[in-house]
Amino acid sequence: MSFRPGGYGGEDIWVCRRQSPEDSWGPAVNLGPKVNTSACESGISISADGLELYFGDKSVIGNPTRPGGHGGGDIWVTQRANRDDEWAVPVNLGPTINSSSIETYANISADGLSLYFSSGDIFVATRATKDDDWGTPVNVGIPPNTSSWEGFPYISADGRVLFFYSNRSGGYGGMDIYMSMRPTVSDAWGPAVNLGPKINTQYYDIAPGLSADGCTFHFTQNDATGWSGNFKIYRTTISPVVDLNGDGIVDATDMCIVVDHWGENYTLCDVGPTPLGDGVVDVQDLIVLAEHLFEEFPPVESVEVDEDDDGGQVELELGQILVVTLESNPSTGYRWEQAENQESILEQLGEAEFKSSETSDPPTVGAGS
Ligand SMILES: [Ca+2]
Ligand SMILES: [Ca+2]
Ligand SMILES: [Ca+2]
Ligand SMILES: [Ca+2]
Repeated sequence: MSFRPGGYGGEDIWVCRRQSPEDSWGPAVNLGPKVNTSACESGISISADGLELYFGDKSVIGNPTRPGGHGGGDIWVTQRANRDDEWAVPVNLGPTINSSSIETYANISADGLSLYFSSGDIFVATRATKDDDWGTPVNVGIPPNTSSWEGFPYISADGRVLFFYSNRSGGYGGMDIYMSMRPTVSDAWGPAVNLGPKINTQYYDIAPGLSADGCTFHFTQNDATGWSGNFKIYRTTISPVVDLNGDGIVDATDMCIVVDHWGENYTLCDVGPTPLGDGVVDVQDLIVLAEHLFEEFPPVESVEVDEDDDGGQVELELGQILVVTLESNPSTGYRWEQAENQESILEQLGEAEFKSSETSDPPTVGAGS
């Protein structure tokens, strides 16, 4: 989605192509007047087979919605018979999905049978086959329920991880990206977890997405308050945490922790086959640990302080890392390390550890990948 020059007005949908995942992206091409209009076309999600493109027409900067909707912003779909064909004229998903309220940020699951979207809370509609109509949407019910806005849902390829943004309290400011997990697709969603200060900032951190292999996370971030400033797409690598007991080395002790939780849904040890696991501790997790056997990690000193320690001092040796976690909100935290040259000054870690790289210009992908 972009409002770059050369479009048809409002936000438009553009596409970049590359010959293979190793090649760089070609120029952004507007999808043309069959799909794009002078109204808003944004918040896109393309199906895994590449034949359905869902989008919304709710503009965050005040552009009009498309004519023929149900009011407030709706979700639309355009289809094509083959990947080489042109996209057809978009169709409104109709009154089962759309209402006079806002419906926006559609995200189609990898199997094409679940459609996640936001209407303040995150909802999901399902269908038995790709040829069926969508059923009545239900609230996904991620605890804790809040009255704040949740948007940009992104469902992982295995259906176990749901990313979204929210302006709920307890974050880093503006919109932050959160995730929720469930052991299997039949289970209820676990609590919302803030992705922390390596990803989230005081500005808008939005449009999360995960590669199909679960190893690359991408998202969008601006550099000013509100829906202003420059929005850029970032990507980062997700690495499994393999030093399970935090003693600085991956060894037999960590293997034993895996064995102790064999067959359980135990998130700490669930690091395979993708870094976010698969809901069960088994041989796949042991294989990931084996790949990192005898790798060393810097020791982590854990220091607990509470209100009674107000004004107290914590002494750190050079190279020790102090992890500060708010007990009232364990999903927030900061990591500090003593500065090399100034022994009295703590340096905040974060940027240095966060392997972010700006994707090559021009960014056009919103939710979906
Ligand atoms: Ca437009
Ligand atoms: Ca609507
Ligand atoms: Ca933020
Ligand atoms: Ca596993």
